[in-house]
Amino acid sequence: MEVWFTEDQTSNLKISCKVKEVLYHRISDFQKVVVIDTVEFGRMLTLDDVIQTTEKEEFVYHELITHVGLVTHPEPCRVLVIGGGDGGSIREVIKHDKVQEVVHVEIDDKVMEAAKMFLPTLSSGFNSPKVEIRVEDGIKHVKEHKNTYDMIIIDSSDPVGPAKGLFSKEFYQTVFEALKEDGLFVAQTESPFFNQDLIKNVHDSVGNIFPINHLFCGVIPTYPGGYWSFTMGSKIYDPLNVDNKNISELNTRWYSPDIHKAAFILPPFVKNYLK
Ligand code: SPD
Repeated sequence: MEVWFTEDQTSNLKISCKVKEVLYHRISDFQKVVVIDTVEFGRMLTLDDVIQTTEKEEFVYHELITHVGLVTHPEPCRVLVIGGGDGGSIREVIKHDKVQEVVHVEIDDKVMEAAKMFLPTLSSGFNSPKVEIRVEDGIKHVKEHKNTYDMIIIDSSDPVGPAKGLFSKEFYQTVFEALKEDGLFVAQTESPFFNQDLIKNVHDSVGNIFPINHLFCGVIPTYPGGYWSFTMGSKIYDPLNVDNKNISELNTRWYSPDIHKAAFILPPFVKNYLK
């Protein structure tokens, strides 16, 4: 008998993947946490039946949400990762020699448990001596740590349930305050096709708080529409001014000096609704 996993990506759009095996299934205090082995994408983490990451294409998302900001900041010594319990962002952040300390704040320890057990290629960085893991609310952590971080990465799930507050104007203001005087942040900000109001709201909120504010995009085949956005807010450093010559070899599969520039090139339909 064939078993299929289906995510309702919008009320009118579904994605289905053929399942080989269910590896992990728990109801945490926050959500349903599942890892399945799929034919097309390898192992896949879902939260409340929404695809978060897959072995086959996770590198695009995790390299974009980390390296674009880490390369923009000349001295990213102290980095905070909020969410990202699968470990993919942590794995990428610790590739940077200049990063001395990564504080990883994840609200749901079951996500990390699932990743440690069944997604070893993502969670390999959890044991790095540079990484401090804290199971707590990212919103509270940011409020309580003023002027602390060079870079903050908001590797959240969709803006429902535990992640809803991570997309609010009030939260971006506390992110501004938690960053040092030359800090910057990068957040995942959903689909340019299906979440236009959200992207516009985030863009306006961040633009009112940070002097430098950019949207950039990449291709993540399992997310709605396949085309995905990230937002950077920065106090001083502009990602568009990074000199390609200063981008060192990071052993990446998606990110490169050319992708660093290309990711910020937006199609007219996105530029138009950001105006
Ligand atoms: N629609 C799903 C969006 C999920 C974005 N976050 C994924 C976390 C991967 N570390």
